Amino acid sequence: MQHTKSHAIFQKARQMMPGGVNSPARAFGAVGGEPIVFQQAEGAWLQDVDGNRYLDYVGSWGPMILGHAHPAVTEAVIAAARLGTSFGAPTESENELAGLIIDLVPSVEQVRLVNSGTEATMSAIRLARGYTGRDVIVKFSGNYHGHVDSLLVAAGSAAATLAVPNSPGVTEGTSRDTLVLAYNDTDGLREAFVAYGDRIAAVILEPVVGNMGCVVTNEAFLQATRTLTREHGAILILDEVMTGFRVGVGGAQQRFGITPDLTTLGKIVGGGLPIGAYGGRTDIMQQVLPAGKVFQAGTLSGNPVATAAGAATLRILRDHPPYERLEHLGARLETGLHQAADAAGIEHSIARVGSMMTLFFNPLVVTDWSVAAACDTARFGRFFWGLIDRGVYLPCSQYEAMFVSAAHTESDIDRTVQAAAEVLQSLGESGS
Ligand code: KE4
Repeated sequence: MQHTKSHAIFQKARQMMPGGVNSPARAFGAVGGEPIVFQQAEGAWLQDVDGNRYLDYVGSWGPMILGHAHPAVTEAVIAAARLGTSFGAPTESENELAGLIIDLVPSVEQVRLVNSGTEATMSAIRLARGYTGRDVIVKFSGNYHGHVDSLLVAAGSAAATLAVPNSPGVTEGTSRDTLVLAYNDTDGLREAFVAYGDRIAAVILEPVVGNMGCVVTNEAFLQATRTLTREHGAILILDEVMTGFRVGVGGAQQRFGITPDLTTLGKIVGGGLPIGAYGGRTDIMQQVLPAGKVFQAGTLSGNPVATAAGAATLRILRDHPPYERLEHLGARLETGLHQAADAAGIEHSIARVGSMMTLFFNPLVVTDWSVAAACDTARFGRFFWGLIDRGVYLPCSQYEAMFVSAAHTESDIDRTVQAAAEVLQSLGESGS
């Protein structure tokens, strides 16, 4: 496979944009080499500027659950754009999307539309602090909630000590009110509430982790986040930016039967255009300006083109739910990858919830960051590039989830398993 045009375009990109990208996640830093420059996509397939085609398991990091360029979504975008792309004023299209979110996400009674998942989590945290009058936010290592200053932090020295910044530009003051705990550690969470209970404004977590790679949540832990926050008057925020409309039409909260106080959404809710959202209990959402006093605003929030894409997507997921098909295809892929890795004698584990999954180069089941950190990421990089050469596009990091879309077919899955088997076989034979 040659990437001549891709290389030329990327060289120019590097002169104009830091690292040549507009998000580090797509910079291929974890797998080496240069990012591939894409030109177009349709259904389950991507095509790069050199004409190479790939089966896509990134799906733009989650949004493209229906597949790329779905006709109904594309038509909705074109029709909306013809009427004007943004007014900075209320439109009925916002009612349409807000109504779909409220109907589909069990805990959401009121919602505010924003422009990204980061804006959603940043706003939800500010709202939780404003509603409770408390400062401390609890998050979990290996969970990513966007580039929110107060969440770009690392665990403090001991388990229940407040966090320290893990990015230049994040101040000690900002990180001082964040507590980072181990995911799936119910005892650790209980101890944190003993130590900080009446100072904790909110607990925020991914109800199925996508940002350690896919990590399935211990249901006792998940329920403990609800019990303990309720006992101590703290807000439970489920970050469903990735799981929302992905692991079921009602997200992880419907799949696992847990009712958060606030939910953050992104990715699928915008149908591939920039939308985030946060919502939940009316008494909390009514604290948001102008109904209440917690400030949050945005020039392009709820713009008619993005809301048209999101509403078209959610209507299809509501009226023609693909989840049984996604479960079938996900299970087929999981089984095939297990068999291929076993046949190649490759130590591995796989985590999957519906159509989001990860093949870990780690013999242990990944339950938290301490286990995830032991993955053979170099071997993942070789696996990644071996699949690229065979026309299969995985997320460029061991610590990202891969996604099957409703546009994938059984033969796409079988082709992917075949490609993976060839790569894994060569890795096993070379011991690399
Ligand atoms: P955005 O600001 O990227 O729309 O959403 C932030 C976010 C919040 N919460 C969760 C659970 C998320 O997964 C994300 C963003 N996900 C990453 C990939 N895992 C986005 C990729 C990127 O930043 O380019």
